[in-house]
Amino acid sequence: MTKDELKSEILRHLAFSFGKDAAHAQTRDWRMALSLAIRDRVVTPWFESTRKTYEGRHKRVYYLSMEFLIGRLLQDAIVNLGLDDAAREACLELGLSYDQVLADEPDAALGNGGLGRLAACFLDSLSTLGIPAYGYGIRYEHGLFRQSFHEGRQVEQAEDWLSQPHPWEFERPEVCYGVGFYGTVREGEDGAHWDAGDMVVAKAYDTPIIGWQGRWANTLRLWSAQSRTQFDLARFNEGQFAGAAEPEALARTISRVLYPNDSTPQGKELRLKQEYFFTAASLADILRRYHSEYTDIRALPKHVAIQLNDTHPAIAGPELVRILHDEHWVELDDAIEIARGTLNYTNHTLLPEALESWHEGLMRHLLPRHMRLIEQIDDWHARTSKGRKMSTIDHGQVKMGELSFVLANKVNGVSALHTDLMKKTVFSELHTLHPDRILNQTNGITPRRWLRTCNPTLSALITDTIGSGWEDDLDRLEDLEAHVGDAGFRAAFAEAKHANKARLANRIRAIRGVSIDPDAMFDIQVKRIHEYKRQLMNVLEVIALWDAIRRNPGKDWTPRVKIFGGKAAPGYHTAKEIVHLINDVARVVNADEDVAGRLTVVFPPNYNVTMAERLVPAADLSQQISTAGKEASGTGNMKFALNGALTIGTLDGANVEIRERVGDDNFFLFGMTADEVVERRAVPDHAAEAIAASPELARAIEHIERGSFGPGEPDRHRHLANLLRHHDYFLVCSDFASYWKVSREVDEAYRDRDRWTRMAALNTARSGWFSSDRTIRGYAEEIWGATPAI
Ligand code: DL6
Repeated sequence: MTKDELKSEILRHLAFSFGKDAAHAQTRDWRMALSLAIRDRVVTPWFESTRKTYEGRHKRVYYLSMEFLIGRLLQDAIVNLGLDDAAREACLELGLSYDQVLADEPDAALGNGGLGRLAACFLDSLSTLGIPAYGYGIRYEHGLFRQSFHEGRQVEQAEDWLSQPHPWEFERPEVCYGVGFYGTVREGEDGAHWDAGDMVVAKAYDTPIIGWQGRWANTLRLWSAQSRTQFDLARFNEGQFAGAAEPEALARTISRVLYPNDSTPQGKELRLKQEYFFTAASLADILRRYHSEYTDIRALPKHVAIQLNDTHPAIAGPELVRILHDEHWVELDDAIEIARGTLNYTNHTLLPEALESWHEGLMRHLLPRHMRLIEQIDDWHARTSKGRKMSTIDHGQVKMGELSFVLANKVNGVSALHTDLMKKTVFSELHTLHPDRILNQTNGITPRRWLRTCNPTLSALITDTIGSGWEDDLDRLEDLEAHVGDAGFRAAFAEAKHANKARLANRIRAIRGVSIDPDAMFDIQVKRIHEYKRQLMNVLEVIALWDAIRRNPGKDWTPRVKIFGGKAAPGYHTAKEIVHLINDVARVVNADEDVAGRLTVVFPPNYNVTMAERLVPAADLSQQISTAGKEASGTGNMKFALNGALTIGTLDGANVEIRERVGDDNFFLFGMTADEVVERRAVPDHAAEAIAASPELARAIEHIERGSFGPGEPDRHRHLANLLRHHDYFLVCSDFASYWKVSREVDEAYRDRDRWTRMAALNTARSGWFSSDRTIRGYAEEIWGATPAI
């Protein structure tokens, strides 16, 4: 498509799809018109992909996920279609700022963090590789909350990406399924019958996901909940105006908000409802499609692979068994085997509090038929696995991890270390019974979004240096290594980084009013705020550094800009206190003239995918400092390394594999290993001992206790200090001395810019393995038995 063709398509949509005259069109109108003009180019390959899948009778992959953190879609589609130059020029000729048009798109935040963003990267890779696939999830009206700060405290507001039409989706009013809840089960001679007490309707919305160079497009199908009765006219006529709309409002609650607060019993029930809602609708849809092609339901595993993204869709197991047994009259044992042959489960966390379990009473109340089947699945597992009764139901709780494991063909972890720990800890017993079931698929990131699109400066240098084609063959970045010895290449690499930093500095000045120097080291930690991710350790380092600079102002300190980004879950009190502390420390440090130009702290609110796309290319240092054994993988760590940031990190999650690949000399390692963490925790007074051994840490904690960051309210952050001294479960204190020492080595290394650039370039050259294309190939070959259809 040429620039002129695109321009006339934009104008056509502006007039005929939106009824706007170019003279009066606003940025939003232009963005919508451009989106539809681009979307038109996606539809033909999309139809073609579906046709080829049917014709070739290809196995289909279904990725069930509560979260798809897709972010903005317009630029992704433009770049994948190779239309970026045409789009930029068309906008220019229409008198528009291309960047402004792109920036108008809401950031679709249908996920919390890594798990949801991984699902979005997987969609891109599935399409790029031409593997016939569907993503299935929920069309939340409100995605992850919008974060702002009031006097340093996090404030949450509802996110409203659907307050304007979403140009990428196609509503499918004809694709609707009833999803039942509650009710009773009748055991008759012809089997069990579930009479649901309530029913909502799941309606489909489809978003085409176009792969690299537009060769293939898959579908993201999201379900929206509706009432069976739209509006109760009888109640309305009786004067019950609110009551008349109640059924619709109640049903819609199911797809209204991502992760409702589950601290109340009502909230818990709603979450389980969401899980069953989207899983049941997806399975109904999968089986409808299956029956349109095949007659033998027993051949399901041959033609269909379903991946459960964590345990959120784990009820798919009992639901599939229910459909096979109750509706297709397959013997129960056979039904279980067919389900097991079809389903696979990815575990994304070992944190006990994040492993899902549901109260048996709630499960029986909401899904009585499924609860009965879960008991039968448990018995089946005991019968067929050396007579050992498993703990799917334990102390009145249904454990979804165990249930998913028992009903899975394959179970995978998301980094080598995490998979190893899964075998040794949460699933040790099940692993002994089924030693071939667990395997590893280290996470990956799509290089289209996380290098080509977000870092055009570095991408251009890469293409100039090694030629094009690396975007869907990221191992080719290895070819850069031969150029790292070339001073001209290193200068160009450093220049690209500097340009990205200057762009970020301008933006931060505009939105936060803070001036930062692009020559200073940009040291970035962005991720959800959590104790195990140890933002607290990072802010302690800020305090210790601030204190050290004030004590020794004559020293030639390496200038650092500490950038934080991330949201704390609304009900997670300690995480919100950490947010507050970072903001309070930033206020004090940034106002202190003694440290000006040497240390600056920035915490832009509302970290999301779009913000990540700006921060990642501008980072010099990537903070990956979780307590070893706690971060399942991480994917931010991969994005930063790929974009030429050096990592300061622990041996946790995929950091281990990043270090192996980029080389020990190009990675700043500190801290305890996962085994040492377990040992250290057993040491009485480990925190006191560590504080006594590190004067920097001791002074930093004393500053917090003295109220240095709580003007007029000295005890403001005392709780965090107490936590460090007395309940330091994540071993911030025990790892601090090592962190501080290595951080000073980082300062030293940054002073030798040429050496730093060499290390940074090697990070880029050696990070090709972290492409999600590699990950998806692994899933396709080792888990799904699926092959590309192109
Ligand atoms: O696998 C994707 C991502 C990992 O990179 C992170 O390390 C891990 O914390 C995250 N896990 C979750 C778990 N949530 N639940 N359930 O988000 O998955």
